[in-house]
Amino acid sequence: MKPTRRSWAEPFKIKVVEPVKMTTHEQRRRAIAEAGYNTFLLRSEDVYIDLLTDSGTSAMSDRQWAGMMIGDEAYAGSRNFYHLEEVVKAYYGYRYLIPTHQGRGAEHIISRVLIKPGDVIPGNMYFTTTRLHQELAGGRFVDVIIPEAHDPASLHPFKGNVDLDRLESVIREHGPQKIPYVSLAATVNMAGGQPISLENLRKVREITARHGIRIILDATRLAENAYFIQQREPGQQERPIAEIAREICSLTDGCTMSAKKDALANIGGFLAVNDPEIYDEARNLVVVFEGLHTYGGMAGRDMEAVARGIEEAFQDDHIRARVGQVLYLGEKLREWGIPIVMPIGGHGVFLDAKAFLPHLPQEVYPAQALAAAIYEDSGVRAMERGIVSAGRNRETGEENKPKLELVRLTIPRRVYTQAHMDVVAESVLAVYEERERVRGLRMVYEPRYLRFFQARFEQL
Ligand code: P71
Repeated sequence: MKPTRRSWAEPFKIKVVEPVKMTTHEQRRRAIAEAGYNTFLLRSEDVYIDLLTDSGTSAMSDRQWAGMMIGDEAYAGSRNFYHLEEVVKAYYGYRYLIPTHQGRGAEHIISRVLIKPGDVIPGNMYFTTTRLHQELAGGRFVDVIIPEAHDPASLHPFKGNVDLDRLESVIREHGPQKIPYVSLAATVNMAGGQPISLENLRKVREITARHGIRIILDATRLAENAYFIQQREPGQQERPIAEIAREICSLTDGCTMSAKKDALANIGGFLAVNDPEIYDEARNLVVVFEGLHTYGGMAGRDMEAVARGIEEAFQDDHIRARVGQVLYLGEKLREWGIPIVMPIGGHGVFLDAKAFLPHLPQEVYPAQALAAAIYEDSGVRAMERGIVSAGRNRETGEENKPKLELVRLTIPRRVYTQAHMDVVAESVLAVYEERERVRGLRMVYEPRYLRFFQARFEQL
């Protein structure tokens, strides 16, 4: 019989495998209770399919592993640093590179260099570590993302866009001297892996240039953003992803980067800037907090893995398959009527816990409860991205109540197969069919910073 469609497949084959442990329902029920219903506190050995995060969990290529063997572990001036510097210049285009141990190391340094107490930092939705470092430096984050980003059902193709009127009014209200930079993420993690368009970014550039305000890009998932631009933005279809990504960077003054995502490495990150004075100050601070300016907390082999990973990350075939796998899972859930954030994002499928569990008010942590229930059903580990992640208002101490109450099924790159995606989808469906049995939670231990990592809960 003639096939009615032509399937696509991943542009790689598997050379090494890592066995995973299967558990019983009873074992999982005990494990999640012992973990205080927090998937961050599970042992990875008790997890079957690990969709907690795509951070540092991707599979490296044979070329990356080969690069690990030529790590130059000199304290100063490692050859792998110079390779990384060359690759960052080629793909991101910034003049100066400061390596860091991971993304938050870069966020810490740029926040210290640029933010003064009382400053305001507008951005396209908060990210947990980014905002915390801005606050620790004395700044205040102000969300200027378009309102559609807060609506899981909105089909806007660029939900990572900045609301330009809102940005102008924030600048008018505080004055440009109080705004050290605009903090832009591509893609926007907390909105569901949603992209910003080139058109919008160009306008943000125009507005900020008029006021002499910098733009610092969070380039953590830039390759995925460039892919969505290629797929969705008029006139961009013929351009390679690498070229689109370079243009995005050229519209900004610097970036922070977690190399644990796009760059297909298990650890690493960097800060990159164009301004020699900012570079000078950052290079000075990096030796205080991270390590010498030619390793910044990474081993030589890690820098080599990151450099080679970046070269692979911007290949069109790679990114099409990567995002394609996320779409495969998302479309399956969508077909079955399960509420997810639309459009489907670049690095994961985000379940809309408010719509999934309408019987649970936000005070009893529906997304946290849903992630625990999915783990108990099948051993699939997801992550809460709702009220627990949003934490408390630093001034009033009240819980922040984000509009989005989500569970993220995050897909590591090049790790799982289509069959794994089927198992995940079927588990989510099984929980959905018995959703009124999912009980809310009470928080019994709450850490002061980034509480979601270590908080503990009891079932109500
Ligand atoms: C993710 C992570 C890892 C993470 C971080 C905090 C809470 C839960 C999970 C990290 C990011 C990110 C963006 C857009 C900066 C960082 C920090 N994401 N920007 O999604 O997504 O990078 O983890 O290397 O320090 O699971 P770092």
